Amino acid sequence: MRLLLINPNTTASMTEKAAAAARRVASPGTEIVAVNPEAGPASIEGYYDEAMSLSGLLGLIAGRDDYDAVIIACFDDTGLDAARCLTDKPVIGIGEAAFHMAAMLSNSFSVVTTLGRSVPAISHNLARYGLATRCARVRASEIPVLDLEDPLSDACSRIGHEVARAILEDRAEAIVLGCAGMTDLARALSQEHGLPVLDGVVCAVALAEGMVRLGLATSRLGGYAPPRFDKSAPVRPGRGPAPEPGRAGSVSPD
Ligand code: 5HY
Repeated sequence: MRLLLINPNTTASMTEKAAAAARRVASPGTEIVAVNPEAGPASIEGYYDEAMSLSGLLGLIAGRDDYDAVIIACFDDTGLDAARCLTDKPVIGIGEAAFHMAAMLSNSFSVVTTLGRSVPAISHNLARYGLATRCARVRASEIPVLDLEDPLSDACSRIGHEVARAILEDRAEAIVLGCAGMTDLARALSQEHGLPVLDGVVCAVALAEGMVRLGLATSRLGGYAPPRFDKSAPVRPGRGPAPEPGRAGSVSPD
């Protein structure tokens, strides 16, 4: 099987780091194809960056069909619902994947993410996934996303400090790392602090493989129905916009 891993920001080193983590846990025979948009924000920190990264992300899905599932490698599950409209192949957000696994491994978990501005989007996702009551707190380590790419930064020790506080103050029984850029920290932090520390990238690989193996596909009824027509296409007098020939999830009749 082939998994399309998309980092919605434009920082290639983050894409490579997520791809390496995914390949480490992927089953034999699973190919990880890792991509990021050419244009858009170098990191996604909050609502504005998220909005500015959407067209790049969706363009990478709409433009191809040679994959069995998609992994959105950004912790706020950027464009997850829109992506599920574009393909019936499973689309997994690393945030949603880690939350569900943490909820199966603990009574209560905490999230440690980057900047404070990223917290509301993550909290909103927890609520809409129905997991807000299982998350004691979404903590900001106040480390910018791109500092995680700097081997000289003290990011790891500061995240470790936040994990220790979550255990003490939140009585967290598990930790979810709130950024794709933290993917390489999970194992060491889990050993150091003696509790499950979940990285969404590897959780998403496990879920994607499972769904593909079960032959599952996203429902085409209701909210994830394919786009009725390409609304960026020119309107034809009296006949509405022209459908884009052969587009994935092409025009539904209604
Ligand atoms: C991420 N941003 O996983 C999120 C984390 C965040 O560029 N990759 C990003 O702070 O929301």
